[in-house]
Amino acid sequence: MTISPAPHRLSTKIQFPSSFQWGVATSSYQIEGAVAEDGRTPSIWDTFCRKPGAVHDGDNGDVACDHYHRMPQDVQLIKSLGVDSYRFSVAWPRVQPGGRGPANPAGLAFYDRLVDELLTNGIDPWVTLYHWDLPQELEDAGGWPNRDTAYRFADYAMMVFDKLADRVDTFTTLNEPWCSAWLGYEVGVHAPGRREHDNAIRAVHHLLLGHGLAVQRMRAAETTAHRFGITLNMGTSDPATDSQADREAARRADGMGTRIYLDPLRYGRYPDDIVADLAARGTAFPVQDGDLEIISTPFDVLGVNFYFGQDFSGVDEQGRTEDDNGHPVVRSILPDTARTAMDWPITPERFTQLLVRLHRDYPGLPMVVTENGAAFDDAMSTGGSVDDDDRTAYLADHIAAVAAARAEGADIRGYFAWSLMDNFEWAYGYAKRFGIVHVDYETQTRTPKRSALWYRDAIAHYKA
Ligand code: IFM
Repeated sequence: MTISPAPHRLSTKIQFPSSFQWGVATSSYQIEGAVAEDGRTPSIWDTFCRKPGAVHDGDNGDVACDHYHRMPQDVQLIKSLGVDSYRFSVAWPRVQPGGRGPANPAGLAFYDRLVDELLTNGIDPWVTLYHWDLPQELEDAGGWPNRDTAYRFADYAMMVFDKLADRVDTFTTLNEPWCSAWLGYEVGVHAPGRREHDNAIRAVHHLLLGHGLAVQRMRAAETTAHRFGITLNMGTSDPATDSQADREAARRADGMGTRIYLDPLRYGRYPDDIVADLAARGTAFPVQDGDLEIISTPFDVLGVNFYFGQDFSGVDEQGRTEDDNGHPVVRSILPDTARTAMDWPITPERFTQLLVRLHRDYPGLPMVVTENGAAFDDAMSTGGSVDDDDRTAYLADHIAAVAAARAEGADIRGYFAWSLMDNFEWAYGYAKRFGIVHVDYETQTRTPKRSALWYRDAIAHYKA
């Protein structure tokens, strides 16, 4: 079967330096399967998937893409795309079952083999230490709202670092702490499915503390230089109109989505306006002496995950500025553009806006786009191809948006497409496909979509 790449959108006007890092990304629970093998114990996602109604169709990550058993073939797939790097995450309950005590050699051995396989094939490994699979025992002890979890995370990070630091250059601590704290502890649509405002705020602080502790310990232990970082998911938060209420809502959204992470990480303080908002609600970050120094430990790279930008209104559909609980309304208004299968608006111009803003407000911090991509309702043709020109257009427009931000001075050093292959999309189960490679979950057959072939050609083109 021959599939041709989508013929369009390889711009001759866009340029990237030869050092620009092109990659694809995945995460452990979304692709590995093998949840009970070689000593792995349950994570909060194994538990959450068993909760009736929590995940679409009752799906779970028990098998997922069976990557744990198909890793060498998957590395060949990655190689066929011509990327420089592969970003993957390490499953904490595989490496340290239960989240306490000694490392599990069999769990570490999987990542050891993966790193060797990547290097043998000329692919640079990019490690994410935590992409949401907290050991269930640590959740039973309080989860991220419990301060001790930050210290447990730093211990676990050192187990991975000790094993892989001789071959891996880049270690990022957390993927999208906003999702862990907000979706997991405030809204409850992600594991562990709690809806506890105070604990969501506690989770934010302890996630950041865990990041800082881990960076400090890895930095102290390194014998050669590494690149340490953290990945945040961010969008844009513009006011829907110029009204005072909408500007106030946008301030709150930006504060809770971006500034409560980046201000302590970069400047060692939480933003005053958000601290005041929380105090008005009787909540506070549980800061202890020295925490903010730990959290603001210098790091080398900010991972940026972008999917869409949005506007905010301070008025709900009934015209009220406060909700039933007396809290100010912060209502998302999605820009009036084409949508992906997630119903997310396609807003590449806002990607440029975000990257330029990050460069302006948090200067001196190199950025890498660690995730960007889209789910669409892909169909396989009778000839066996997936002609996902919508995804190709999304990738092309967002890569152009990165180039535009670079032209405005933003220091962006790489781009990773999300995702290498279709996988377990959290509460959406297997219903949403983000891959540039199609996965048939019955047979585990991988088929590069037209977007994958376009991405391969785009990388070759931009590198030339
Ligand atoms: O699939 C997720 C990923 O795990 C984290 N970032 C967003 C992606 C799409 O929802």
